[in-house]
Amino acid sequence: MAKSKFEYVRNFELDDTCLRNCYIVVRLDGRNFHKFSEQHNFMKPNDNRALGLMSRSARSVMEELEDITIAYGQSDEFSFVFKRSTTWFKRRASKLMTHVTSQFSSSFVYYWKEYFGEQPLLYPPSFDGRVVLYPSNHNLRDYLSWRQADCHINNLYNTTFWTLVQNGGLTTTQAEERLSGTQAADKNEILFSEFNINYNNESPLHKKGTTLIWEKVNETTTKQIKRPDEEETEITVTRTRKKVTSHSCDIIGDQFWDEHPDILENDQ
Ligand code: DGT
Ligand code: MG
Ligand code: MG
Ligand code: MG
Ligand code: MG
Repeated sequence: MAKSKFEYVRNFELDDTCLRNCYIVVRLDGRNFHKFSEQHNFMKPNDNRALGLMSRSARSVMEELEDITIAYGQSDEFSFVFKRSTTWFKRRASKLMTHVTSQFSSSFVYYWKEYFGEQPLLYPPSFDGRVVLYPSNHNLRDYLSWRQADCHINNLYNTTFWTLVQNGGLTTTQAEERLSGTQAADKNEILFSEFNINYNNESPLHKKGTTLIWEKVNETTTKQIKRPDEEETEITVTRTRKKVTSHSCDIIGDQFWDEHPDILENDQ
């Protein structure tokens, strides 16, 4: 087809190809979820319906898009890691980021009712997205460690804060003052000595967030077969399938990475 005289406008498009060999991380974060969580009556400090819906939406991103090897989520955010050798969408940052964010947002709305039941969705939520490149396994692991450390710090604060308010009868202002300048050890101590709560026994989902990876799982199904001149018989078929699995474990230490050596590609 002949080119029109307007064709030159294509040259105004920016080249946003991601640098080769780098892991491409897309992180998305709920827009103004402070308000969204209030308006939709999220439980404080953690709402398992909201966390479940975030994970379900992230799984949909991994299943529908290519080459995401691991995703990590907490609060209103999720990070998706594309394998460093991906050529999906020619590594164009805007394509990768917008596909992740829109697949996630539409899934969040699509699956809302499965998680929130009678609580209606009052307005269309949205998520921002950004792309960050990490050139080494070390940097990528530090990135994920940073997000998980953030989860821990916020959860310890929020757990102590809401315990002071909900069980200790403090106002939110008083709880804020009480926690001002405290270290992690002080918060653990408040929970333990005043409320008999051992933070270590709190839910792993809340302390560690959610890690999604691809794993091979055996699926057993039964099939009825009928050969000519024979009775119908039932056989069991075991197939190995790759599935997205969810983990609320430590990803800062080596154990997780030793147990799942396929997630990272070798540094060259
Ligand atoms: P942004 O991201 O700049 O548009 O603004 P926000 O308001 O989304 O701020 P952000 O992302 O730093 O903080 C997340 C907010 O979402 C924070 O106000 C707490 C709320 N949130 C997230 N998960 C939960 C939950 O499980 N329960 C409750 N009650 N609130 C949650
Ligand atoms: Mg933010
Ligand atoms: Mg947010
Ligand atoms: Mg956030
Ligand atoms: Mg098109």
